[in-house]
Amino acid sequence: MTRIKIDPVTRIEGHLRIEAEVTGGKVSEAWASGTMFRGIEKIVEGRDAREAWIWAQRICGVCTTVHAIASVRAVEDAVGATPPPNAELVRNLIAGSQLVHDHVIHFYHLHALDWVDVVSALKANPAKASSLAQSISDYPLSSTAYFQGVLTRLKTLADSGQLSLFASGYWGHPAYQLTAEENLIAVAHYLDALEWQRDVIRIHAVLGGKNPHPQTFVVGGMATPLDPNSPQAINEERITFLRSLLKTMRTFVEQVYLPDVLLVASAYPEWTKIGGGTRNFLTYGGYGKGSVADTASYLFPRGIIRDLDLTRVLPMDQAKITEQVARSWYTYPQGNQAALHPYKGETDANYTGPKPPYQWLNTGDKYSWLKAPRYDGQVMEVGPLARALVAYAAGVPAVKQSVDATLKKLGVAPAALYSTLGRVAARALESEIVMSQLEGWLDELDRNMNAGDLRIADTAKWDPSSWPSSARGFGPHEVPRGSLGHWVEISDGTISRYQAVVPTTWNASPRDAQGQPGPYEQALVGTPVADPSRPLELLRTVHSFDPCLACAVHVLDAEDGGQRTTVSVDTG
Ligand code: NFE
Ligand code: MG
Repeated sequence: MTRIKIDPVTRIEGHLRIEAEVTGGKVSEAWASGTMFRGIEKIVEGRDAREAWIWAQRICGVCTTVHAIASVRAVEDAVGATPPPNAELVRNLIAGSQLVHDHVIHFYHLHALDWVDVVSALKANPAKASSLAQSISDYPLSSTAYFQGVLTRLKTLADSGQLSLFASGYWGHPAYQLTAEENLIAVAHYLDALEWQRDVIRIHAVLGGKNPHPQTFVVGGMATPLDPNSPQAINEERITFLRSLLKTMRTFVEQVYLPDVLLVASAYPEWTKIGGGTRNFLTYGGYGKGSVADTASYLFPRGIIRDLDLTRVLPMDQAKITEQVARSWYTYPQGNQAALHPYKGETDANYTGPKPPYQWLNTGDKYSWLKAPRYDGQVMEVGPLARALVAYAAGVPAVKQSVDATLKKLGVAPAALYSTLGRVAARALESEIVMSQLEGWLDELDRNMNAGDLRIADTAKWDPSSWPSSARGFGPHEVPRGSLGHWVEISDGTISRYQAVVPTTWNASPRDAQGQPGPYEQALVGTPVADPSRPLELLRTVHSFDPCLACAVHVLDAEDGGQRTTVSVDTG
């Protein structure tokens, strides 16, 4: 048996450590540890509930905006404020464009190099790459000269002896399967995606003032003025500009991202059988036409899939959510075995045990700054795959068509979704689906404005004296990495308790009081490892979840934290 640690896992947000035992060339047991603590839930205590979103949004800069939305929703739920339809449309536009932007960045900049060997691309024939690219897509940047240019840039980097943004990969690893030309196409699109993402996120600058962290949220709606005839408001000229940005966004998704995901998926068919993990999936659902309460209009339905049974979607009741800390560096006043609903949750990092042993974690005891969220006591995966499975099982036409068409192209059955590559494919499919809604939401906003409906905020509940003296609320949101919930308790206008349970907290959770491993820990079991000192295969499955530990734990060990990633192997 060999024990591996990767710390920190790079090409993610935040600080994640993975330890795994490898037996007979496969992972037999794994542990995921969040090695940072932030405590935003403590920071908002005692503050005016109307400003919670400003603080909460700082939980993360990758899934920017999402915590602002979950936070204002929680406060709106508590105080009874109802955003008007235009505010919901603007929120959908901000959130939907963030989701597509984030998924493209994840695929190219955080995950592609687990599948794409950059050094192999140096051997590519640009003319062959050009004809291959033209056979799979209409993307206009596909000439021999274009690929020759990318190759020259790459060769310049390699000849300088420094691979810069491509340094420290496991280049030449036997698990890489793409041809040199396929690798060159992917590297070219990696570079193009850097420019694309900078351009399209100007949607947030228009609707939110800036990115990251749009500044136009308000409890009860948005602070974005609408007026077709005013230069100071969202007007006809800005709507036209947004339309052009959405077109740029759509073109890249359709002509580059989706064909590249198919290219990678076709080259790695065995990865539709690896990395499944937990068989339970949870969604809060979202992207409706009206208020959060209008669940019937959700683009992604709310629900639970248990034991991979796609014949029925069970109801999701947030009252059944708890967080446990038996294996996390926290203590609950109610004891180590307690499972607390977020309305009763505690974020007291008053861990008083021995200093965590960083050479190898004490995985038999507490080993992570993440809590362990559970639904009805059960481990749940959240995220694009959960959304795809719940929507597929619920028979949502857009999702069924899109999933079935992709499965047909790849020649695989729906069970193939339950895998490392299934997560990658689900992310691409939902990008296409959300993309197709974004233009409709913008058209609807434009129509409302032209019909004279300029309402953007419900101010009836702005004054805290109109609130009950004590109130509590739940703010759900479906965000790139999965189901996000904020729970707030308000006493006399200020926050008395605040809890966020974040997608990566669900997926990267440690074991719980019953010893059940979290989704990453389950998904890694069975992963083949050709070379324990270069555990590329582990990264494939971990990255397929798109980890964000900054979100998940909402102290980094200064002695260990300053180093570059260490991969340690202990053969015992
Ligand atoms: Ni920091 Fe996040 C998303 C949230 S996390 S990236 O998407 O909420 O798990
Ligand atoms: Mg939390």
